[in-house]
Amino acid sequence: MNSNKTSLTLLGLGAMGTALAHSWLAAGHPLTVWNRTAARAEPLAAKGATVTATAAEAVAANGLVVVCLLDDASTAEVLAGTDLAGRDLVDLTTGTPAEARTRAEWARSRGARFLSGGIMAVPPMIGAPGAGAYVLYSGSSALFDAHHDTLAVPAGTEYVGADPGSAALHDVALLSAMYGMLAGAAHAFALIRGEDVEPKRFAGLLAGWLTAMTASVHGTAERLVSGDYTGNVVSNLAMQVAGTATLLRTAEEQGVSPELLLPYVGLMKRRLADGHGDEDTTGVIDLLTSRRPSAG
Ligand code: FVH
Repeated sequence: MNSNKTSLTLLGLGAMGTALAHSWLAAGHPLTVWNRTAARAEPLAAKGATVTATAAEAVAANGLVVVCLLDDASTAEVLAGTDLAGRDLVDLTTGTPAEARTRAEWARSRGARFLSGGIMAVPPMIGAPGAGAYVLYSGSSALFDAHHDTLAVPAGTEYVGADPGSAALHDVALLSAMYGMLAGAAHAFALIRGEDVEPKRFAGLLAGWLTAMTASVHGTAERLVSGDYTGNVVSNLAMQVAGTATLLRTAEEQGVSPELLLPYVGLMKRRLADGHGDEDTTGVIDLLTSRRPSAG
């Protein structure tokens, strides 16, 4: 055991918790673990982890306590019987921004410093150099600075501010964008299914196309910041809406349900009908946020 490495506690040994645990153990961090289903801790005990019978014992063992459970409700349940006074609590459980803020306040009221994390990785990326894994953190910057070296072992780190809800907001925004991409890919594969198109070759074309198109998000950000949605427009909305008619006709020809495309196409059409044909698609964001009290 390497005594100059920070010792820590990890609550939750699901797929992600187990991956985190292996990376800390491999890096020589003394690790105490607890999991509701005790059998999941056995392979980690064989690698040197200390296993406790209760979450309270695990929390008592170390100043730094990391939680990676299913959701905020399980986190509340597991931490309920623990003494958090003087602890540095890092919650890597996926939740909403409001849940993270409430959890932060709850932790503070029990004498703990609190950091919320959003894991931007799947388990095989954890502890794998060059895999691109990182964790978004927000909340106590003092906690983040004090434990940065330990937190950076399983994945890269990205501190996004003092608001404990910020990491969750970033996390959910990025995950939501991912599901939009996956929806588009599902529609694309449905179109070619059963045709004389080799899916593996098509996957290469699809990945390349999506990668090339991701650069457009920088233009979107620039337009949102400037408020001018018509500057540097390459493909205007009028042209794009006309083009989507072809996409929908092709779906019909191929016998593919358009249900994944229709919501976005519908928003583009509404924006065009409002007289914004010379913009790109940035104006769709205005339609999505139009019910917010603060929306411009
Ligand atoms: N796995 C992934 O791809 C994603 C990647 C991005 C981040 N997510 C989030 O990470 C959290 C943990 O995810 P996970 O993959 O480890 O999830 P599971 O394998 O399903 O393990 C869940 C653990 O939570 C324990 N648990 C659930 N409910 C309770 C409860 N009421 N009381 C105590 N523990 C509970 C469960 O225990 P057990 O079933 O083994 O007894 C596991 O330890 C999550 O927020 C993802 O959204 C992962």
